[in-house]
Amino acid sequence: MNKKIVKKIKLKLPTIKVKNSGVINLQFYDDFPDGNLVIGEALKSIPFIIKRFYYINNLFNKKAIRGYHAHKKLDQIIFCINGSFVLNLDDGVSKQKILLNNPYYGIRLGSLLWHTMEKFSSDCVILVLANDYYKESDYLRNYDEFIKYLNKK
Ligand code: T46
Repeated sequence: MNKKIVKKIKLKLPTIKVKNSGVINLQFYDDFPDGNLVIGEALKSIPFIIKRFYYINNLFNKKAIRGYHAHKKLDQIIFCINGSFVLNLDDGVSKQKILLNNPYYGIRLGSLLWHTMEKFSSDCVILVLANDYYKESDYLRNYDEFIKYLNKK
């Protein structure tokens, strides 16, 4: 068994400028000769109980753009566990573009945050943890509807 040492690697973390988001750091061991290990724990590094997860792979279409929606209530964390992609966030006032290319941290996709994902590397794998089951009624899939919904709040 290898001695487990948490390496003090300085990660270059994005500074989040939009509401209802943030950086979620994971514990990791990247000095194993046979591979790396990354860990998340509910109610510890992951700020909620995970009721659902999904992953997105086979992102070979260079022109693919996913997302184009916000959630009314759902809280999620999005990870790029392999490869890279660009996450675009918009809280209705501020917008931000984040290049995700590191499996050791994720970005919180809180409620009322319009998001799209694009510029996927062909080896990109996205993992999303969610605090609730899938409900189509929680989606705002039209941008004007999203802004109206925000202004009603
Ligand atoms: C999100 C981003 C980051 C289900 O039936 N169950 C599920 O749990 C999910 C996630 C999706 N679906 C159905 C709904 C659609 O008919 O799968 C189809 C594709 O989903 P969608 O177009 O919403 O996929 P993305 O990649 O645009 O968005 C997904 C999540 O849906 C969304 O919540 O925040 O990833």
